[in-house]
Amino acid sequence: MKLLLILFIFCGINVYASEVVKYQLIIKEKNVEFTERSVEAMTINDSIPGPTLTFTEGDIAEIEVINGMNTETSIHWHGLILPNFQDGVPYLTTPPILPGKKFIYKFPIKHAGTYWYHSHTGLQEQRGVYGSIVIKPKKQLLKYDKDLVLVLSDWTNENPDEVLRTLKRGSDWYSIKKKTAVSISEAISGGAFSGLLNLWKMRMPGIDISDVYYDTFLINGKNTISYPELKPGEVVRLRVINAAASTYFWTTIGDTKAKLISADGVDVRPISVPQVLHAIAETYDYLITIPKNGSVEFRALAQDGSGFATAILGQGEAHLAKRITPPDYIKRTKMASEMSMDHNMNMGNDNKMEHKMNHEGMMDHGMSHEHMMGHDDSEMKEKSAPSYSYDVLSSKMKTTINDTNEIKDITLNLTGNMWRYVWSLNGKTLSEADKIKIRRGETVRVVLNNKTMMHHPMHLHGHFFRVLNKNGEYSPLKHTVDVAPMSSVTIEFPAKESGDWFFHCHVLYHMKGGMARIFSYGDKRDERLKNFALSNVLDMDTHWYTWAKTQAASHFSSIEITSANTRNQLNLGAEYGWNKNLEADFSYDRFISDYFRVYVGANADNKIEEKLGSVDTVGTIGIKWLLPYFIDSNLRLDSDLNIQLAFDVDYLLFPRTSFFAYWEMTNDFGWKNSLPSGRKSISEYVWNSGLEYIFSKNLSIFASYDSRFGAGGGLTYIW
Ligand SMILES: [Cu+2]
Repeated sequence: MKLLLILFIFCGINVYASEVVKYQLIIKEKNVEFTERSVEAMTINDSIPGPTLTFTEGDIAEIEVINGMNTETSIHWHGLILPNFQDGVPYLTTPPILPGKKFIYKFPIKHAGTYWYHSHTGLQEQRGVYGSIVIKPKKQLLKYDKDLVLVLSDWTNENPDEVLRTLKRGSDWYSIKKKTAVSISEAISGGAFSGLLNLWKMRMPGIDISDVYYDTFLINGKNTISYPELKPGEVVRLRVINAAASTYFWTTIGDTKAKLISADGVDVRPISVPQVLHAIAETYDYLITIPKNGSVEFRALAQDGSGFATAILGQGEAHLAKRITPPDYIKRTKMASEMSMDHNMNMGNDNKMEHKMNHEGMMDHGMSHEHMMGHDDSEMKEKSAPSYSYDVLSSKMKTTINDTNEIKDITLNLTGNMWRYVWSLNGKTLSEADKIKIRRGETVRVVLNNKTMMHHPMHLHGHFFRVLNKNGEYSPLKHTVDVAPMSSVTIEFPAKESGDWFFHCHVLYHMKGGMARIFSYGDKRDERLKNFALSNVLDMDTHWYTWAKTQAASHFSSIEITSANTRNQLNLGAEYGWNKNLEADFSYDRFISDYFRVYVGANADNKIEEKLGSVDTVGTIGIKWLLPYFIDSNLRLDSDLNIQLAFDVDYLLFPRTSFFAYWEMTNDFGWKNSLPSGRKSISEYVWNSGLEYIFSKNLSIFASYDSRFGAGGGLTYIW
């Protein structure tokens, strides 16, 4: 009884000590003007980013989120350790917030640091649904005068769903617009042609750092922002959050004595670094001092070099931040000539190529391997590309996990292909894979092997994991880890939560494409989710995307309609020559692997030129295979037992001009219809070739010769 009473008092005091801190967030559609154009965005309390939510360790957060839109929404609290039901992944952990409805999140604030929140519904984060979280420790140990949150983001005037559809149809437009695409002529004049060929051999369209074109980059909603209220001599804690949808930033600070003090909310041993490659969804805190004689510049350069945002801290002449050289795409393409074809076979045990590329500065996490540290300085200085490595992060406390735990080893290869914009783990998208089962009490160790040419910032909800680095027992704790192209990172964490937790690439378009998994403790699903089927999460990558291309020219006109999801594609096309030559084709394709598909379909054409009445329709089956060098091949058998073989290519010859060619051979061996006497087979050939000048995402002009229609020119319109 006495014990109970003491317990009661103890609990009572505890409850009493926790302050309930309330916020209200209203999500609404609203027009914004980040560029000259007014575009519909999604705002929180009328702004982008939303307000900073400030708490103190030990508080109870009570956040009412009101959906003022006519589409459903959600808020996820990125980096916070909280009960599974409060995590805010709609249909997985938390009910979605339906149009006009609200949801009250309530959870204890367990740890200090810089975090953020964002919508976890569709691509809403790209539209503006994000904001910052600052949690003060119970006892402030670090001495500084002011806090300043800097939320970095990328902004496109285009609807994000349209962006994804454009990527899905394999458009080069964004890289052409950003001038990051390397054309054949540029490669030749820059001595990088063999590198380009080598990339094509591996079916990589080019050195691609970021997939999307952005109209502007923002710090706290402005491309250039200043904080004149910061006074000379003041020590300021910068809390930098990368809330971009698909942009890594090179960040630099004009205060050369600035110290990096915290990563992903967790304090690290203070260290000065010349630049940080700030991955998507990570947070970094710095201590800077406003100089006596002027201001300090904080600069965030988009990793692909396509733009930057800047903040001026203080007043007077700015101490400029270091300028990071934007990537040289020709040079990087040149280096690709030495990449080996079997790069994705031998990674993990033989990282020679990676080592080589690191050495030559191709990879940004250039020093991420211990053996690199052995190189002498003179070699290091040869590098022109900037580098940053997690090795600078050393935890203040040992982070080792109880070694009596059983270890659960998991290997996840980060996989995907740019050609069809499909992203996956171990070759499977979220909808195709099972949950990853983990058990409370074990240590989960995950090896992440990036088999692609892009960076992937992998984020685990509701946990901190150790990122194993050269600091051993002091390896840092993080919630988001960058896995550089063709490299490997190991993370580990003690399994001590419950429920199902999302794990995904934080490039929003990669996540939506299927690069995600669920780590499951195997607990019973929360009763409150019973009306919200899990399939709504799993099916995020099964969406169909449709696009069409029409051509109107002096010699023919055509239309092609394509509809595709991860593994399936429907194609409908028709061509009509003004010389009354007609062909129509339909097929259903099933992708067996990234580049190989089987199909069934039908084809109709008029065998006798200029006689539309004699249209001949056949059923078709066949295979389509994207060969090295992006040669699209097609082998088919039709119901008349004719065999057809076709090849199709399309290369960027000049920055905006592409060369295309098509060649097709149809053979009738007389297996069904008898051939004229003395003939073993009849072969028919069709070919065309031409040049296309690309005006915009939708419009180009072209000139071509076609063996059926003759020579001519016209317009291509894609929508
Ligand atoms: Cu990714």
